[in-house]
Amino acid sequence: MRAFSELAVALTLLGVSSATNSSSASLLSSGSVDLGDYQAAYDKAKAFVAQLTNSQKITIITGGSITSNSSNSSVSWTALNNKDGFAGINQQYYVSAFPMGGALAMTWNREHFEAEAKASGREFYLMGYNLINGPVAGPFGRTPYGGRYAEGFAPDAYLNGIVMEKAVKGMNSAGVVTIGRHFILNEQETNRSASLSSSTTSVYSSNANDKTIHEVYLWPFADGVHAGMGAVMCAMNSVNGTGSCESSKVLNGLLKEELGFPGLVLPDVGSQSTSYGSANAGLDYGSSSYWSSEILEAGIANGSFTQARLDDMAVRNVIGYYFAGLDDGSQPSKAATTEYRDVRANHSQLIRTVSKESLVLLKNENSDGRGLPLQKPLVLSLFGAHAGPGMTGPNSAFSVMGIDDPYDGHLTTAGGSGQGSLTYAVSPYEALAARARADGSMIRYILNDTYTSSSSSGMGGGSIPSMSGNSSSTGGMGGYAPDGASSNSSMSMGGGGGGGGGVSISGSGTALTPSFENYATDSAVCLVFLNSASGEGADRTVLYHADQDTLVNTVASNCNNTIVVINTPGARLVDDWIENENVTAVVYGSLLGQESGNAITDVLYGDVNPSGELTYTIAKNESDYPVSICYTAQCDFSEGVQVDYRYFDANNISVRYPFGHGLSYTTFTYGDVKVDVTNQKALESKYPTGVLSLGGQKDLFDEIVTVTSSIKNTGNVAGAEVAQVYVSYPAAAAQPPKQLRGFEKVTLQPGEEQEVSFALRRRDLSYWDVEAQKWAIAEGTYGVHVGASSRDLKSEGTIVV
Ligand SMILES: *[C@@H]1O[C@H](CO)[C@@H](O)[C@H](O)[C@H]1NC(C)=O
Ligand SMILES: *[C@@H]1O[C@H](CO)[C@@H](O)[C@H](O)[C@H]1NC(C)=O
Ligand SMILES: *[C@@H]1O[C@H](CO)[C@@H](O)[C@H](O)[C@H]1NC(C)=O
Ligand SMILES: *[C@@H]1O[C@H](CO)[C@@H](O)[C@H](O)[C@H]1NC(C)=O
Ligand SMILES: *[C@@H]1O[C@H](CO)[C@@H](O)[C@H](O)[C@H]1NC(C)=O
Ligand SMILES: *[C@@H]1O[C@H](CO)[C@@H](O)[C@H](O)[C@H]1NC(C)=O
Ligand SMILES: *[C@@H]1O[C@H](CO)[C@@H](O)[C@H](O)[C@H]1NC(C)=O
Ligand SMILES: *[C@@H]1O[C@H](CO)[C@@H](O)[C@H](O)[C@H]1NC(C)=O
Ligand SMILES: *[C@@H]1O[C@H](CO)[C@@H](O)[C@H](O)[C@H]1NC(C)=O
Ligand SMILES: *[C@@H]1O[C@H](CO)[C@@H](O)[C@H](O)[C@H]1NC(C)=O
Ligand SMILES: *[C@@H]1O[C@H](CO)[C@@H](O)[C@H](O)[C@H]1NC(C)=O
Ligand SMILES: CC(=O)N[C@H]1CO[C@H](CO)[C@@H](O)[C@@H]1O
Repeated sequence: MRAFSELAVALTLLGVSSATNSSSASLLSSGSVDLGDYQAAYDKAKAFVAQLTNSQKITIITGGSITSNSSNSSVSWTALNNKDGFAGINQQYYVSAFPMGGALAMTWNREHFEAEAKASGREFYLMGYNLINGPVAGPFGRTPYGGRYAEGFAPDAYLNGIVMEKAVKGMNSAGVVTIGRHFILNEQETNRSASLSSSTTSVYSSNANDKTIHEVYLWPFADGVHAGMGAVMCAMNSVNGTGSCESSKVLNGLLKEELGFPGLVLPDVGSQSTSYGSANAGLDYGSSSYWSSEILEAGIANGSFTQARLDDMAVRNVIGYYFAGLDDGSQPSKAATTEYRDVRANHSQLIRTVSKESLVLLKNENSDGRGLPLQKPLVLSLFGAHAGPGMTGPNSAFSVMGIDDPYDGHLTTAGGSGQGSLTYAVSPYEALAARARADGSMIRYILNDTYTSSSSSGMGGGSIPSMSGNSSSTGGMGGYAPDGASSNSSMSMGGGGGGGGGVSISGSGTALTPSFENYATDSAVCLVFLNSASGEGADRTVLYHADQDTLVNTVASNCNNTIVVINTPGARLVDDWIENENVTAVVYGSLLGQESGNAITDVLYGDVNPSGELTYTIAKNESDYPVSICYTAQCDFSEGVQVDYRYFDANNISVRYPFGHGLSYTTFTYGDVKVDVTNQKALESKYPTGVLSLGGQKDLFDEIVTVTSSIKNTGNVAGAEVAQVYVSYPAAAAQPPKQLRGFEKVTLQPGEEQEVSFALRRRDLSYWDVEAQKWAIAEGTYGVHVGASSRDLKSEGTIVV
C-alpha cells in the first residue's frame, strides 16, 4: 500500500549512525517499515492514540489506566498486566512449572519450542496477565558462570534465534504480548545494578564491537522481532558506557531503525535514569517520576522532547495489545496471586514430553549389560541430595540475590524472576521407587552428597560400641550383627569402610550399615544425582562441586555400573570421573520443572530414547573457557564473536563434549550432502536489497540454499537424531571455523532411512559488514557440513559465490 521500498532505501542510506531521535520517532508513522502482520495493529493503535490528549498518552506510557469518568472522555485504557516468567508464571499459585528455557533448547525440536511457549502463554492469558517478561534471548551465554544461564536458550546465535522465533509465535498465539529480554549484552549478574547490591559501586558496562553485537547478540532478537515480538526489555547494564535504556544507538539504532521493531521498549528494574535522555533514546515506557506531564510538556515546549515522539511512544505502548487480539475483550481479569483458576489443562503431559526429550545422553557403555537403558535391575541404589525431594519442599524461596550452589534436594528450577511456581515437583526418588516396586527391584538410597554414618542415628552407626574381636580386614572397630541375620554378617565384606566415619562393619543383606560404599557394593546399578543451582542476582563461582565429584568416585570405586544424572543451569564439568571405567553412563540436562523425576526415569528405563543434544560445550577444565565473570566497571567483550564452540574450534582446544553432542540407544549413519542454490540471483548480490521489515531487511529471511542429506537408523530401537548443518565461510567473512546454520530432528524406526533437508536463509550465509553497515555475502567458497555434533561432521558440500 505504501511505497515501502523507496523509504527503506532512503533509510538504509542513513545507516545505523542515523540513530537520530527524529527519524526514529517517525519510523512507524512515516511508513518506513513494512509492518507485515503488524500493519492492522498499527492502524488500530494509531486511530486509538489519535483520540488521546497528551496527558492521557503520558498516563499510558507510564503504566496508568484511563477511565472515562476520570478523564471526562469516552476513551478508556486498562494498563497491561505485566508479569515475570517464561517457563511458567513466576510467583503464582496453581500454575505449571515448565522446563526452563535452557532445557527447552536442548530438545532441538521446533514444535516443542512453540508448544511450550503456547501452553505457558495460555496460563498467563487465563490468569489475566498479558505483557509477559519473556522469552529470554540474553543472557546469551558468553560465560558459563552466568547466573541466569538456564533462562536463556543457547550461546549460539542461530539456535537461540530459532527458539526465540518459535517462542514468540507460541506466546503470541496464546493471546499475550511477549517481551524479549534483556536488551542487550546482559551477560552476568555480578554488578548488574548499583541499587540491588551493596558491594557494587557502579553498574558494569558491556563493551563489544559492532561485528560482535550483530553476529552474536543482536541476531536472536532479530528473529524475535521477525516473529512478531511486541515488546523489548532494555537491560540493567550499560553498553559502551551508556545505560542500555538510555542509549539511542542501542534502542533507536539497533532495535528500531535496523530491526524495524514496532513495539514498546520498557526498562528492567532501575534502568531508566533520565527524562528526555531515555525518551529520546527510544525508551517507550517508564516511570511517572521521570515522565510527569509537567516534565514532558515542558520538553515539548522548549524542544527537549517532541510531540511526534510522544505520539510514537503511545502507539508503541498499545500496538502489541491490538496485535495479540486483546481488544476482543475476552481475556479474564487479573487473578490474585493465590486465586485458584483452572489453567493447567493437560500441560503436565507436554512438560514431561519436553523434559524427557531435552535430556542428553553424554556417555553410555552398554555393550556388556551395564549402562543404559536399565532392565529391571535387582538392586538399584540412589545417591545424592539431588535424587530426592528437598527437605523443605519444592517451594523454598530462592533469594533474588543468589542461591546456594548446589541445592540440597532435587532441583527443577532457577531462582529469581525465572523461578517456576511449583504445585509439585516429582523427584527421581519418587519416580524410581515406583518403578522399582513395579519391577520387583530392591531400592536403596542415601539422599545426601556427604553422608557419613556417624551423622546418622541408625543402627550400625559409629556410636554403637565395638564388639570384641574383629575379623574384618578393614578399618577400625564397630559393627553390629543382628540375631538371625546371615551367619557371615559381621565378618563379611569390608566394603571400604574408609569413608564410613570409622565404621568398618557393613552389616549384610537387607541390614547394611548405611554408607555410600556399602550400598554401592552389591548394587546392580548405582545412580548418582548431581545438580548445580543458580539464578537471578548472582553468578556461579564454580563449574563443578568437589563434594559431589567425591561422591561419584566413592560410589564408582565400589560399583561397576555407576550412572550419573546431572541437572544444571549451565556447563557442569565431569572430568573428575568421566573416564572412570565404572561410570558407564551419564544423563545430563538443564532444569526441567515439575515432571523432572518422571522424565529422568523415562530416559533411564528406555521408555523414551534420549534425543537431546548439548546447546553448549562442556570443557575439560574451567580454565579452558575464555570468559569468566567480570568484576570491574568496564567489561570488554574481547573474545568478540568467539563464543562457546567458535572459540574452542578457533583455538583448537580439545573439549570433553562438544556443542551439539548427544547419544541415543540406537545408532545412525549419514548419507552424502547435496547443496542446491535455489536463488542464484540473491546469492550474487553482496547486500540484501529488500525493504526494512520486521527483523531487518526483508530478504535477509529468504531461503536461498537447500541442503539435503539422509539419515538411517542402523540400530534396534526407534530413535530421533538431530542432524546439524555447519557452515564455514570464505576468509573475507572473517568468521569462526564453522557455525551452526541449520538443524532438523528426525524420528526413525529401526532400519528406516529418511531424506532430511535444511533451508538456509540469506542471513545464514551473511556476515556483518561493518563498513557498509549491512549483512553481506562473501565471495569465495562456503563449506556446508552435515553432522551429529559440531565435532562429528559426517559429510560436506560447497557453495561457490
Ligand atoms: C538524540 O540522540 C542522540 C544520539 O543519537 C543524542 O546524543 C541526543 O542527545 C538526542 N537528542 C535529544 C534531543 O535528546
Ligand atoms: C469511575 O467509575 C468507576 C466505576 O465505573 C468507579 O469505581 C470510580 O470510582 C470512578 N472514578 C471517579 C474518579 O469517579
Ligand atoms: C467534560 O467535557 C465536556 C464536553 O466535552 C465539557 O463541557 C466539560 O466541561 C468537561 N468537564 C470537565 C470536568 O472537564
Ligand atoms: C563488582 O562486584 C564485586 C564483588 O561483588 C565488587 O568487589 C566490586 O567492587 C564491584 N565492582 C564495581 C565496579 O562495582
Ligand atoms: C560500541 O563500541 C564499539 C567500539 O567502538 C563499536 O564498534 C560499537 O558499534 C559500539 N556499539 C554501541 C551500541 O554503542
Ligand atoms: C526544557 O525544560 C526543562 C524543564 O524545565 C528543562 O529541564 C530543560 O533544561 C529545558 N531545556 C531547554 C533546552 O531549555
Ligand atoms: C492436550 O489437550 C489439547 C486440547 O485440549 C489437545 O489438543 C492435546 O493433544 C493434548 N495434549 C496431550 C499431550 O494430550
Ligand atoms: C548431609 O550429610 C551431612 C553430613 O554427613 C550433614 O551435615 C548434612 O546436614 C546432610 N544434609 C542433609 C540435607 O541431610
Ligand atoms: C558365608 O560365607 C561363605 C564363604 O564366603 C559362603 O560359602 C557361605 O555360603 C556364606 N554363608 C551364608 C549363610 O551366607
Ligand atoms: C560387575 O560387578 C558385578 C558384581 O557386582 C559382577 O557380577 C559383574 O561381572 C561385573 N561386571 C563387569 C563387566 O565387570
Ligand atoms: C570398579 O568396580 C569394582 C567393583 O565392582 C571395583 O572392584 C573396581 O576397583 C572398580 N574400578 C574402579 C576403577 O574404581
Ligand atoms: C582383636 C583383633 O583381632 N583386633 C584386630 C582387628 O583388626 C585390626 C585391623 O586389621 C587389627 O590390627 C587388630 O589386631
